Amino acid sequence: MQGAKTTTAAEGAAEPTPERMGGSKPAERKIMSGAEIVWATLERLGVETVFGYPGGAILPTYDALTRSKVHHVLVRHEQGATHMADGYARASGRVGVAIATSGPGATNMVTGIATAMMDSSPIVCITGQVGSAVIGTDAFQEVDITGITLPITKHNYLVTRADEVAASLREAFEIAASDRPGPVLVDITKDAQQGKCEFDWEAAAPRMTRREPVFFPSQGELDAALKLINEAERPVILAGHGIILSGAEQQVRTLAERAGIPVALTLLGLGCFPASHPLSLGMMGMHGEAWVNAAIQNADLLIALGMRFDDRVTGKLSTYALKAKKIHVEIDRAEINKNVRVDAPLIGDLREILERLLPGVKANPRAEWRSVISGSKQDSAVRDIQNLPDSGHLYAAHAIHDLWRETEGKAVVVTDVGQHQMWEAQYYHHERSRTLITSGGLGSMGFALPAGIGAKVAQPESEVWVVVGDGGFQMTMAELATIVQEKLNVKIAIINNGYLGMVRQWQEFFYEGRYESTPLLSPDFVKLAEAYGIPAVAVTQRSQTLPAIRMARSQPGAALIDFRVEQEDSVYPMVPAGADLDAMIRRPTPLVERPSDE
Ligand SMILES: Cc1cc2nc3c(=O)[nH]c(=O)nc-3n(C[C@H](O)[C@H](O)[C@H](O)COP(=O)(O)OP(=O)(O)OC[C@H]3O[C@@H](n4cnc5c(N)ncnc54)[C@H](O)[C@@H]3O)c2cc1C
Ligand SMILES: Cc1ncc(C[n+]2csc(CCOP(=O)(O)OP(=O)(O)O)c2C)c(N)n1
Ligand SMILES: [Mg+2]
Repeated sequence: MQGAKTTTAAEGAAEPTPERMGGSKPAERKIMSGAEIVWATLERLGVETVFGYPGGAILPTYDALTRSKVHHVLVRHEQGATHMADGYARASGRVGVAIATSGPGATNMVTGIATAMMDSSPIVCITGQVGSAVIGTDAFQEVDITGITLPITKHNYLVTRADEVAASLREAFEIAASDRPGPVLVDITKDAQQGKCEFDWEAAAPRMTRREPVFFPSQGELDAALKLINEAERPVILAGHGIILSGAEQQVRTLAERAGIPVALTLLGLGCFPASHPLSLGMMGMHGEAWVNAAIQNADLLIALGMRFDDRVTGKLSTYALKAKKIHVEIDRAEINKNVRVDAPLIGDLREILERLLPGVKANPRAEWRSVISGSKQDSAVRDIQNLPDSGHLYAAHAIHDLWRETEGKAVVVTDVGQHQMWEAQYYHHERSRTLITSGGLGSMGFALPAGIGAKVAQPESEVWVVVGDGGFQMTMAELATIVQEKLNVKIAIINNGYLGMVRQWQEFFYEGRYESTPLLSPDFVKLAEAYGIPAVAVTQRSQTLPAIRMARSQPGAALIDFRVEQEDSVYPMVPAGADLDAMIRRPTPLVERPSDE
């Protein structure tokens, strides 16, 4: 980079530093190793905690950590480090940082990087790389991690000189957090860590800076969208993750309230609009409530805000919301007309665009449309498991609903992937942004426990609950040790149904009940937790649910509950993959309970 001089490690040792020459040390012109520059840069960027695991190619950087204020959380697997950084980013809105060695350390990060990419989560992953002189020789623990992660990062860097470290890291942070956020990887060779150069913060300013919005809708485009909004009789807002990323919660609320527009949410949007708000419909899509999907199919206008029409959201595209005109407010122009053709695309930052739109939005209670939707709610609600008589059996929905009641909906809940994830979305009602953290796009089992750790580090004052299946928990349960070592107060609710439940459900519905490879043996989770010194209890009856949750909440540190729930329950309603959005499989009523269920 301009303004900085590189030397090799050997030259660096003999460098005539100002101190050796008897002079005073200028504040901003310090000779440092690339490894020291890693930490100095992170400190300047405001990073307080990183999640990582050491190894040979990153050892110089770990050695320099001894002289840094940054706190390092030692994980048990590098996948955990990436999910922790991701959970941290989603809980805080700041960039999360993960660090690992070359080769297997770097490849263990791949799932976490792809998870962050799919859900637009800003993380920076720093990996050690073999010395630049041996790159391409199949050196010990050499892997082309920039090549491997090219399609699953927003950008990545191979840094081969100490004087590139600061600029690469600064730019990585800028790119991760700007526009549509995402993961950036910075791979630093061992000689770049060991080499010395001047640490010149100013000269390392990012070349790609946080951009002024390149795209902003013209007045004509804004007027066209306003006309659609003001003339619509049956509009629905589709509220997505982009609302949280853009911080547009208040603007969305103003739009909905002024124009009387019901709000349907994506899984990743949950929390951005209060669940208790009279205009909130709840989650749309494959496991959304039937009335939400019916409202979308009958709408005459969809106002899609920061959501990308995922296939879990639309069902069959050729029959999706055919009666509706569509407005799509989206920062990434590649998302426009990707899955659903829209009538009025507005490309740019959601909050800015809504601020421009709102003055032109006419007040309208839309009472008739809202009462049509309320009517269909009644019909669906009677099928709800919460309305079934309490026969003492423990359903996952009961456990999650009780958790919601007991925590008054105020906890940060981090879920894994599967049935329990959908039940959480249905039965834990989120009032605020960043209180549901889940892997949506990639659907990565093993996400919850480490992401919960990251969330707790980001929000130490919040009550954090990990809601995880017996399958997903076993993928990353080694991170229990991280919780204990870091003395983190993370509560864990295992929804233990003895199956890879969501796959079992698909086998039941679509493969004639052939449960191939889905019954799942687990260890005694209570004993396992106790082996780590974590208080734990098993729950088999509904009546034990509240006492168990209270026990867990009363612990000063981590606690675990093993909810041994009904084994063959299914998530209803469900749109079979590729079916029409309103062709939902509904919970059979009444639910038939067999004597053997006890
Ligand atoms: C088992 C399983 C079942 C699922 N079932 C459902 C389901 O029933 N219903 C459901 O909704 N989801 C479901 N999902 C999740 C689904 O796969 C998607 O992850 C989810 O729908 C994506 O939500 P989103 O589009 O709001 O968020 P993202 O995928 O994160 O997209 C956010 C969009 O916002 C844009 N954006 C970002 N920042 C800004 C900004 N500043 N201004 C404007 N735009 C911005 C981005 O470019 C992006 O297009 C399921 C997932 C799993 C694993
Ligand atoms: C890493 C990974 N492997 C496989 C899958 C496919 N898959 C989706 S849900 C699921 C079952 C999850 O089982 P469990 O964790 O017990 O949760 P449950 O569905 O029973 O609540 C599987 C195997 C996945 N999403 N992620
Ligand atoms: Mg399970």
